[in-house]
Amino acid sequence: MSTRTFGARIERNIDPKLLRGEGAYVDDIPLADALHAVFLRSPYARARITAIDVSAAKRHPGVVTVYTCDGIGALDKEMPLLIPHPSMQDPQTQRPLARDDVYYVGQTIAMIVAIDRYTAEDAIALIDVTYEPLSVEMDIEKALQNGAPVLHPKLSSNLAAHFIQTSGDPDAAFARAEHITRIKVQVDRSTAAPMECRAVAARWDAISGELTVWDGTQAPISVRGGLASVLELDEDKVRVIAPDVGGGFGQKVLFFYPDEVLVPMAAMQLGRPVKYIEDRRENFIGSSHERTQIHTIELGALKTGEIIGLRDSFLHDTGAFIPYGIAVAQVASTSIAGPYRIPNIWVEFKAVYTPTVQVTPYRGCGRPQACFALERAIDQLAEELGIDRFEIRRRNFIGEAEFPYTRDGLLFADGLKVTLDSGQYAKALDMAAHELGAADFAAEQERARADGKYLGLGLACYVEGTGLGPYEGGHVRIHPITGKAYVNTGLTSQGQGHDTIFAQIVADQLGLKPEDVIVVEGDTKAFDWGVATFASRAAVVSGNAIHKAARIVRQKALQAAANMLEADMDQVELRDSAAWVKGSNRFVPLAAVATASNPLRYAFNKAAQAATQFAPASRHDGPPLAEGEAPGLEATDYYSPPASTWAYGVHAAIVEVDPGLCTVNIKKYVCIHDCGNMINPMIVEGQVLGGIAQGIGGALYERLDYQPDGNLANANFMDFLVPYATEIPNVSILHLETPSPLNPLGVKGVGEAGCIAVGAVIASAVEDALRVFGPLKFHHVPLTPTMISDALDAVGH
Ligand code: MCN
Repeated sequence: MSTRTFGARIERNIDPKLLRGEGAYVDDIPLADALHAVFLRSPYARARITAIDVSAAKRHPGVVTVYTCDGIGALDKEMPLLIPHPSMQDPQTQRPLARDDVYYVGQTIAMIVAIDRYTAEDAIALIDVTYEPLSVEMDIEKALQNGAPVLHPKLSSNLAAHFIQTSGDPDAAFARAEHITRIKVQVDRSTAAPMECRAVAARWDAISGELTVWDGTQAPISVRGGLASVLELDEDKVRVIAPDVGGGFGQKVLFFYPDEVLVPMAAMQLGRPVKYIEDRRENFIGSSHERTQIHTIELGALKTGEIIGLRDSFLHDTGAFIPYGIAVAQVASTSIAGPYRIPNIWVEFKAVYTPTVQVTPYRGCGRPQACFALERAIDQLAEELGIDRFEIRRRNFIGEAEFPYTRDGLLFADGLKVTLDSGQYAKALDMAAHELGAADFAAEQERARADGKYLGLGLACYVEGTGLGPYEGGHVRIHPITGKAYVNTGLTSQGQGHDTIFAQIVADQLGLKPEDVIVVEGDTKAFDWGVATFASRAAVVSGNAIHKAARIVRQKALQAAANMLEADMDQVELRDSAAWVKGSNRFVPLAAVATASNPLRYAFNKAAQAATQFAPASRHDGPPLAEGEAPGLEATDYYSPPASTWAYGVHAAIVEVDPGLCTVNIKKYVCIHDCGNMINPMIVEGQVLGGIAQGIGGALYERLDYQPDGNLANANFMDFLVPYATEIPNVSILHLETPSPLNPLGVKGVGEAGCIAVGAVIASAVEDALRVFGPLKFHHVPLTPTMISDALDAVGH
């Protein structure tokens, strides 16, 4: 029986536990005698702190200590800049606790550690801070104008970075263009809104000198490295565990939050475990956001609709600090030409400091903004040239024979030239049109109008560089007693189902059932090297690393089994948890092969001895282990992608807009998606659907409402409108599988894909639905009822 599970719809291992509420998150870790930390956060967007008096808080019964910047020793300095880039001038990062100045509402000023959370929260009110409020500019366009208040006293303006990239000869292309279309679009600020807010707990063992940290992070190995460095500990003495994590979506990646360093520091200083569980309001005001960008994009085209040039200049809101450098803006700028040939590109961005929490990648990382700008511009171009919206895209797609397709001059986040590796863009578009019923839509729209209903069709296409390097690794080992495989890897899951898909990859190589492959991730003691879960990279980078390690183990197993079965190696196959001589009933269990690979264990394993009469020593005349031979069936290997793999997709929808209530009802939503070979289509669909749900939030509902004074008016789920299941339509997800030529598994990433195109699709569809009322344009998301109402008012409806 074949045990091939790559490509099978296998249910996720973690679901029963999580759905029964049996997950173990940071707050569930039993830590006897733990103290609780809470933070005093700035109520001002910009202020000078002239005095802090913590004496009353310290005297409060149950308070163990209160930290301000003066009490944290060497930690009182700017936190590390994680991704440097030459386009930034004097990049600003945040101190764990504010010194002299605060730069956004929510910035941490003091940390109280008390016997319980209630006591700690009560003591916050007893800290007396004297502020001198300063003026702020919240609007990113105005923030760059002369005379705008400059956020950072060290700097002369609010410009955080300025970067221009050019591909081809855009000036010549625009000179040659027969038609130029130009639009200005805006995408507003949003947040990941994970189910579990961030959380960190730490325990210090003074006898062994070991620090154990439980962190709801996407990057335990990076956190370990950062902690060891700032706390001046040996890396071996720091263990970071990411237990179950209730969603990250980019907000929990790498190492930069004050609590991630202060809580372990406090545990070391106080000699007792310390725990910090962020509440929802803190998550809104203190954990990273993303999205605000304003693009002014121009397309230069021929009358045939062929786009020969693109110019895009955009502003990117980076918040008060820029720990991630220009990552988000750079990804947006290099995704700006989508799946289209467009040979001449000029793209410029300015990253702007604003008095708001820092901006770091949130699912999609700049791509939803780029897709919105480009696809809205293409819709306008189609309208102006009188070409059907599907057709104009078809005319501009990069053809299948043109891959690999390089955009010279544009460097992706991996530092390499943007090179799209493979795809069937036109086929995806045709599938979307067919699935949506686009050919019949005009008639349907007419009929609906006659009934007083306003239907609109929208579509958008996107590409996504996935599987960013630099590398990940995996260790695969066959247990000598049970014959099960154990897989350790350095990244961690926040709900992506890695344990299931890594098990599928290993099961195929070793002839095991996936349930007999146990995956351990999220613990720095389990695997020493790695980076993190982000950039839709686990399948590509870890998947291939684990695949490579499993192949080595497979070779070892075949070799050992051939010896035991006295057969040629090419006559041996692995299946059903055993090594078989092909076409015979002679086999040895994999457990026995693993045991035989370990001379000492073999002596103790009666089951293995019973299963085979071959003693391992019979393999050698010399010592049981030959020179260069390692005991056991295990291997470690790494995979470093040569370049990013480019996934892509086409989304299309039919919506009904109520011109009275100005509401949007998504009647049909179609997604054609290609992430190369799918390891587990069920997981891929879950990922795509989750992304679409998040995209619908960004298209219609979710907008962080910063007031002119810098306060966030909707830091709760009553006012920040995350869509419910009732707002998510049934989505028709169809797949194409164009293997990536860049990696052995032929996979591309999928984790962010779903959210990228949604804003563009919905705006396109709403515009189409209301076109009958006049020349309405929807170039701003989220598209609220007020915006629709204003647009209708403007055309006199
Ligand atoms: N997969 C597959 N076949 C492929 C590609 C992927 O079966 N060809 C599977 C993977 O094996 C994995 C899942 O799909 O189980 C997502 O894989 P991948 O695209 O490699 O993304 P990562 O696992 O690296 O996850 C990161 C990605 C990102 S960047 C964000 S943001 C995001 C996302 O995943 N955050 C998530 N999906 C999320 N899903 C949940 N539930 N929670 C989050 O925080």
